Amino acid sequence: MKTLLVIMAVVIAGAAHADGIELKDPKGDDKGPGTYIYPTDTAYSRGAFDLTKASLTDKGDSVEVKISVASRIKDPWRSKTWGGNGFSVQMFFIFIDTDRKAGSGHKAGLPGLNVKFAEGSRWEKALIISPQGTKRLTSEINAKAKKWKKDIVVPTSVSVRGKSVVARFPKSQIGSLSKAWGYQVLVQSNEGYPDKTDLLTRRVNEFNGQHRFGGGNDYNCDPHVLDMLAGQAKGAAGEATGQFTQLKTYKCDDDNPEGGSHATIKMVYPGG
Ligand SMILES: [Ca+2]
Ligand SMILES: [Ca+2]
Ligand SMILES: [Ca+2]
Repeated sequence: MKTLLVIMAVVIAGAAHADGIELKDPKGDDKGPGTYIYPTDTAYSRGAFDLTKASLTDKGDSVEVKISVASRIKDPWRSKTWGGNGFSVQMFFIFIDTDRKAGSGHKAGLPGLNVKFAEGSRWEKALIISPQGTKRLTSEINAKAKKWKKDIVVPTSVSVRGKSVVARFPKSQIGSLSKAWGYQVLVQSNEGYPDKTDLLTRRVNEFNGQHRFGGGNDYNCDPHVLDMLAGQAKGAAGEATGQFTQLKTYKCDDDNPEGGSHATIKMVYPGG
């Protein structure tokens, strides 16, 4: 009987996996449009923002999202002591295009990311994984992203496993995963003291500082994204170039710190 239960568990796990979405990303491209460098504080350890894999798995009532980076996830700021989720510096945004219809869905990325989605790749759902607990995350969404609130999904649980963060989201707010949908994973750094318009995102300046990324622009025009998916998300080396090319499509306005236009990015469609 025990053996039978084990076999059934394996079969069920295998079936769930087959229903999942697996997306890969090359190593060494954790530099946004190709030029970004990490803050100087030792908390931002090498590889911490280098996306390597993202998987979404149907778990019945929930969708499990597992995001992996190139180095072990650490918790230098002891997030559990302030109601957090067991890690400190990373933050992940998973955008989903459920209809693949030009012009349908939200075009703008969430506040502080400084990206917009291509017409054919607009998003219907955004899942957020932050070191901040549900209370703080929800209050930030209410304060800074209220108009998208019904399409933003926050996790019911978050845990750390080695180089991965695993979060569960209510399936009722997402729907059944499909390979026909588009997916994009944006890697940011959680900023506990964000600008009043930024949804917990850390800024990128021309020069890096203790808690600022460098290699960008001091004005608010550059994409605040360290790593993302590109191409077919198979982890091929050329996907780094695809990412850099997309994230370079922003324009700054030398006369206006808030001016210019944001970079346009695309989703990845696992079904081709
Ligand atoms: Ca990467
Ligand atoms: Ca759409
Ligand atoms: Ca990438």
